Amino acid sequence: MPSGRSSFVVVANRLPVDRVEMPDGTTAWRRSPGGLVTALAPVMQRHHGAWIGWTGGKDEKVDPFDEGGMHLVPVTLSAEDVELYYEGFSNATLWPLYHDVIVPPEFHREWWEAYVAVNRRFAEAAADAADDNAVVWVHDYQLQLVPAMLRRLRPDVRIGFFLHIPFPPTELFAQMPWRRQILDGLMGADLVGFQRPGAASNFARLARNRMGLRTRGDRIHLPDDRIVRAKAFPISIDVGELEQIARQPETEARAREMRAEVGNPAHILLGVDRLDYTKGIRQRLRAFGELLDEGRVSVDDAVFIQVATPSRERVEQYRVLRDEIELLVGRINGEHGRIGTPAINYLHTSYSRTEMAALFRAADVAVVTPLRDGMNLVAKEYVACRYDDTGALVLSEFAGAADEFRQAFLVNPHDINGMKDIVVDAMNTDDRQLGRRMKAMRKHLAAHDVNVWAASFLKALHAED
Ligand code: GDG
Repeated sequence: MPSGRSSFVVVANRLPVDRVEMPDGTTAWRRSPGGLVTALAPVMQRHHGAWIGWTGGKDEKVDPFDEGGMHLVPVTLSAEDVELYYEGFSNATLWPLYHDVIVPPEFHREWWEAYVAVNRRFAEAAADAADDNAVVWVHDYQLQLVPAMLRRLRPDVRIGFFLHIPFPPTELFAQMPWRRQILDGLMGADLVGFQRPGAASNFARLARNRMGLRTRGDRIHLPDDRIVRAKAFPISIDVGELEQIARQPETEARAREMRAEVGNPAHILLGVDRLDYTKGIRQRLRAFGELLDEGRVSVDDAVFIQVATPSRERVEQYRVLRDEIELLVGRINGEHGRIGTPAINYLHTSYSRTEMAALFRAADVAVVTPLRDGMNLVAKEYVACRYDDTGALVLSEFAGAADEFRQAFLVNPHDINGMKDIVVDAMNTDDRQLGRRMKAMRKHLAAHDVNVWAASFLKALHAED
């Protein structure tokens, strides 16, 4: 094999770097923030790892380059690939189908064809980058065909796949016109990881019922005597790093400043999400609006801060959602706000990590109410920042994080009345009780950070069947 190949290869839709404009007009790359890169960077450095992904640009040819001890291999997407493979099949077919069809998935044959073609490009790039008997870790719903394509090209490599989003019940998955091809694609892996045990069971059930395969525990037996394991590996965050940011005096000062800026109310409620229909932003704001209508909460002592980070703005459903939320915020503020005191501080923008940590420190109640979510890292980030065991976490039972945070104030976001009661309960629970709950959640989180997650996935992937 030619030198320069790697014994550890990550394949993900995006490269772990963001483009930055330099003062002289040239562009450079900076490692993007985020748990996945942080967790994998040490492994990458130890094994001269390669990361295969898209730069985020259109029709952009960038040569492979090294950054932060990682070898980065850009995959080029044309404007048409972005429209059909990324915005289309990934974000308007798979994303809604895998999130319980909250909005109807669209099935278009030309989207599927682009998905197959782009997956092949990623698989070929991985095959070129992997050394003999390398370990290749493929990530997420955009690349479900890569495991089988890669295995065909390189039967010697060990292949892991991790799905960051939910894997749907078999009845919903059955809607997919290309269901068989997707299952075949995933079966190319030696290990398929999911966020929750229920997702792994959904997958195993499909293997039995749709593919006629035999399963035993987490093992799926293929006709060629190969074994595919399907198991839950709940993802986490870099707890230590975030807690350290939260503990800095400047962060605390900024949190106090934020509280003052919204009028030092008795209760600050906080939502932080990509502006996505899976996140239940509308349901939570409706619940808050009704609490104001009913006089159970007043703008004199409670304010809601909702950060809605711009996301997938070229996909129609996301434009519709933005309009709906902004209409709702306008209505609630129009009815309940006063000059200088809006009921909801709505921020359609993104913030730095330190601003986020300050927001988590400033908030008395984090309101995390997705209708469906693979894990939800915001819930974990809030808990990581509450190093003094203060604060309340209102958490949807439909988030993967609910499996781990049993001491959160768990809600069903479809039940607006139930959610209202629980939000009021979270606002009024005494500090001792809140402290007990937060301490338990923090103990769990400290023992399950993103390094533990990556290590346990890679250990399982290395283990012999
Ligand atoms: C997918 C799955 C799964 C948000 N706004 C800003 C900002 N964020 C950060 C949050 C958090 C991340 O983005 C969002 O992660 P989530 O887990 O909440 O949701 P998805 O983006 O949908 O992620 C999800 C995850 O993959 C990992 O497997 O948990 O279920 O859907 O870290 O803090 N960060 C900054 N500024 C912002 O304005 N800096």
